[in-house]
Amino acid sequence: MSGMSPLTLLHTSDWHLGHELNGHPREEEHRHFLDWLHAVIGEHGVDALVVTGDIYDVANPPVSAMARLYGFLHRLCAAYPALDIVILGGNHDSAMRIDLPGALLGTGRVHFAGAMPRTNGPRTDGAPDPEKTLIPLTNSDGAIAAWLAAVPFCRPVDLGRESLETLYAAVQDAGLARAGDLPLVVTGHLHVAGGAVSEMSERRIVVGGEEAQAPTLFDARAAYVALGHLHRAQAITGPTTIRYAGSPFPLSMAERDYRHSVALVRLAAGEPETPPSCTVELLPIPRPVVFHSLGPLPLDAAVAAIGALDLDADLPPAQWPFIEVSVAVTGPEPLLHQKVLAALADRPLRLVRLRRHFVAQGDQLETGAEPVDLDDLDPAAVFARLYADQHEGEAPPEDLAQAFARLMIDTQTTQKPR
Ligand SMILES: [Mn+2]
Repeated sequence: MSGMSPLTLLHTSDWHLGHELNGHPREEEHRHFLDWLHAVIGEHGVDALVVTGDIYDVANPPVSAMARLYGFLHRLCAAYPALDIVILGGNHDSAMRIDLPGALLGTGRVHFAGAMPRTNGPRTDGAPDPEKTLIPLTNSDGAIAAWLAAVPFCRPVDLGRESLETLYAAVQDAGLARAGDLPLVVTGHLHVAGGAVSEMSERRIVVGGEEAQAPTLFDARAAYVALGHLHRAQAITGPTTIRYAGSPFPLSMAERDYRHSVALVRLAAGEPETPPSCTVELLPIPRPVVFHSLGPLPLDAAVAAIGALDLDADLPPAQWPFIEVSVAVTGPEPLLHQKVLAALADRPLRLVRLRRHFVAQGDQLETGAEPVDLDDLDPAAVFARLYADQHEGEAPPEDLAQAFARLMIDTQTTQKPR
């Protein structure tokens, strides 16, 4: 294998095409990101692009989001005819919708893996088929220089009677056997323990009743594990190089301080006595839209702070900064919304969230009930609390908790959230 050119892979994730922030479209940010990505692929001589799930924000995305993906892939294929492209399904995606264009494109350089492939073809009762996840990746010489095991987000129905551990073990064994001295890349869209979870925009995934998988799910002999689902770009400590690429820009206010990037992964074949190697370089993604967070401040101070923000009045509305305003209140403040909206009305800003931050005064503390924002509540925690209230403080039994978790997955993957 000596003398073979290495393979340059670009790992990105969680695009959430079609996403809206409090009703404000993210079209401009997606356009900006994909134009940047197109240029980066050329500048760095990328051989393979891997997108690890949550391509779309919802299972039934707007046509504009699908047109953006297809248009982008078309432009990539035209500009870089040798580029291998792998698009994986995430928990936000409809597996069928991700797989569908594959029927039109056939077996070319663009690979769609929406659902885990089955022995009898897609969407059958057949068992998961590890061999069908394997995709060859070619370097600048046109030679196969690495293999990729394309595992998408796995729903309980994808696993059948297998556990996720069994599935990954089978896929990695098949991949390592196929790859030989060449590097093997393994993918996933799931929550692996050790990753930092943003509080708002990553819906909980529960597979087989477990909230997070151990990094030992991955084989030490895999050269690189490309993960999606967590929106913060991060490495996971484990048996090999494991990374979340993270989303291209903040998908909620909680993510505004993340350093968004894509991972440029260079993979070299092994020599006798030396395993394949992998180095990672992070390329920071420029952010076209600014995020402001004000408060908690008393109402008058919040209104004054909105007026005092230094803003560019010439920006087109699609690039106006997003803002979150938190107002400190001690009791009912009936004009709060009206006054904040009036302060925002003549400013080039887009309101994402207006929160009341209750400040207890004197004996008000004694009621003990902390007001909460509905958005901050975790459905499973509310379910557990309700169950405890009605069952003398007991936690819900495991089968009931799992049934609730499945129900959450079903509703979250079939409905557009608001
Ligand atoms: Mn996800």
